[in-house]
Amino acid sequence: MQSALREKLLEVFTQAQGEFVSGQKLSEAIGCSRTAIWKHIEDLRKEGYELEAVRRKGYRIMMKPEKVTSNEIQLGLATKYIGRTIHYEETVESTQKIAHRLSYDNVPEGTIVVADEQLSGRGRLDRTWHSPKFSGVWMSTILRPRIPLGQAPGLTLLAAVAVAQAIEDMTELEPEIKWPNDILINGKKTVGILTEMQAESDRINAIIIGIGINVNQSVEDFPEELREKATSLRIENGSTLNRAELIQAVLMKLEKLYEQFLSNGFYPIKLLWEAYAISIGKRIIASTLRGTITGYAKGITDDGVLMLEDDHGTVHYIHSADIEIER
Ligand code: BT5
Repeated sequence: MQSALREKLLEVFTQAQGEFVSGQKLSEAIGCSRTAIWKHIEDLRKEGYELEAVRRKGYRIMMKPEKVTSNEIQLGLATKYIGRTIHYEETVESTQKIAHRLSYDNVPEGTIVVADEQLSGRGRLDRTWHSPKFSGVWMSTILRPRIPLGQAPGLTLLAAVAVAQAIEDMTELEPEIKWPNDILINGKKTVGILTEMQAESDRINAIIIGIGINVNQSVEDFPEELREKATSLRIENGSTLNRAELIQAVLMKLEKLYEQFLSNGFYPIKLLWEAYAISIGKRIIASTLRGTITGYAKGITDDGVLMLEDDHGTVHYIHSADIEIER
């Protein structure tokens, strides 16, 4: 919808203060047909507005979509540097892409990029991440740890622990982590984490942690092919959550764990991670870029690398894979 038209339409509804506005009145105010109005109303619904339509009375706004702007995130945020600089845009291609660019521009450590919608949200290996408007947390955080490259995998696991803790604090749900980066609730994927690195030889310039949390989607908001394996906090918890508050909770956990990591290494985080892990101590199938390995997941190393023992007793150290738990 053209933005001028949309603004006008919203203005009429705002003036009506929650009362019904007839289709006739709307079409006069906007200067288009009643059929066109109906189409614009459908567009607003797609953007997250809840509108009621009643015959002979017209339309009224029940709920406006709640945005996660910088102000809302910063109000009451008790972190020292993570989330102190916020780059917010309503709609982006991918928050990762913006974070990479900002990082090259030397923004401070802890800068976050947040959007209400991603048009081409990224998963690992160029897969897509479905990121519909106003219903999830789509966020990238820029960190600049002075650690050797080999310790970087630990940060993905650290981010998963931070999100799991935040979910536990804000809901009654029991998040579980599937190595390396999926958070499942009742067996379905609710959170995906993508960690990307900017490095020169052995020096890390930045680690960009992309976190996608399905928060307020209903089942119908997921594309058909995801409905069996994905879910949202709202679906599992039965009530909507304030996304800005959830972001604050994640940022606070993230900063606390990150500081712990910088001063004491990965080991304390590893213990926390293991308490949420569902894939360790089980037979799993790991699909890596070099092929598939089936075996027993022995655990993770002190750097966060998965140790998988195959049926010949050989232990494989796996940095990246998709895993499935064998039934
Ligand atoms: C991930 O990849 O799980 C990492 C997802 C990271 C998304 C965040 S959002 C903020 C930041 N900006 C970005 O552009 N990305 C990051 P992977 O393990 O490869 O899983 C991708 C697979 O999960 C897809 O192939 C689908 O099968 C499934 N999937 C896609 N969208 C989903 C969703 N919203 N919920 C659950 N599963 C989804």
